[in-house]
Amino acid sequence: MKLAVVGATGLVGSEILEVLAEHNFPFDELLLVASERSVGKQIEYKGKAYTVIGLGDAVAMQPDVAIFSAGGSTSTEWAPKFAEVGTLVIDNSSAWRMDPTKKLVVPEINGKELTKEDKIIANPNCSTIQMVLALAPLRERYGIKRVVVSTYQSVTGSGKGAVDQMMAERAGETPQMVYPHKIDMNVLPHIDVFQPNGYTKEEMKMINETKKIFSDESVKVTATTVRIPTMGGHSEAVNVEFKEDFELDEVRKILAETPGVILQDDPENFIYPMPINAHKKDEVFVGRLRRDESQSNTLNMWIVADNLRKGAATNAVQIAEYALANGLI
Ligand code: A2P
Ligand code: 11C
Repeated sequence: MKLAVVGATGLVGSEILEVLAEHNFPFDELLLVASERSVGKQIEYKGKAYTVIGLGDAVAMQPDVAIFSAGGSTSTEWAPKFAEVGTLVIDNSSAWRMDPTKKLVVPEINGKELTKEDKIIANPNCSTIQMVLALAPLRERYGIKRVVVSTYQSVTGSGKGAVDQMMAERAGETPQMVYPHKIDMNVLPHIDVFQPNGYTKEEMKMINETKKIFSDESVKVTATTVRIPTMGGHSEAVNVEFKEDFELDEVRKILAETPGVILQDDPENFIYPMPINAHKKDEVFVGRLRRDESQSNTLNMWIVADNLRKGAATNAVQIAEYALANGLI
């Protein structure tokens, strides 16, 4: 088993290495891949130093699995080259997500769709993953008509450069600007690029990816995605209108029993999900459950997860684990 991590020097890449180590993911050989700028650098994994190699050399070594997190253009160009030599590519970028020939996978929800023919598997956007993981069991029980989501997203979602901008601003230094505005002490109603319909690409990802993961074009979704100066994870206020009515106690029970979801819903004791607690955790945290009293069959909830974990690295590693366990590699 030869495993490659493409984008190993990046924020998601280093998180992937942490998750692989924590999960004791089995491999015989590990290839750490990044841009030409990083070739020759040393990265440690479980106390052993590995030398970063370039994409061409990595393809020539024909890894069994490659987990990509090096941006959309790298994935567009290189994922097919890996697939051609027989590598199973698990791609964190948005390059392949909406391609009808590629599966968009959250293993707990639609892992079963995967077959040996799938050579490039897309990992959904972080803000989509945490939302659908909490919604999936409720959708199964009550059916979903419409979702209205507003996000509060961590700067780690924009990579190392964005974290550096925020920390430089905080230290009173002149930052290298990643965002069009100051991020520290501020809130930006803007994630990714604006589309002709006035939504951002991040908002459209949440809308389109949710429908694809649920294989249900009838689920209505609208989103406002917002960047806030925090680092531990993304938070989401989700308003969901079900087809059927629900009992709050049953909703709590369903969520508490859902693998990968942790219910934190005890407001009297100030217990609710927060990014500071979700940081470095693989799970999705759900709380602030309450009926929307303005509309029938409608629930309000608050969903938090470490966007670099279940939103990216953890989900990608879980896809690899699923593929291994089900003989797809
Ligand atoms: P490098 O560090 O060599 O630039 P982040 O999102 O945290 O900025 O990380 C992006 C990751 O993607 C890094 O590992 C980066 O490598 C890698 N990357 C960026 N561009 C390329 C490229 N053209 N080829 C390979 N890896 C790339
Ligand atoms: C963010 N969701 O927080 C983005 C990061 O499509 O994988 C991930 C972008 C993507 O900015």
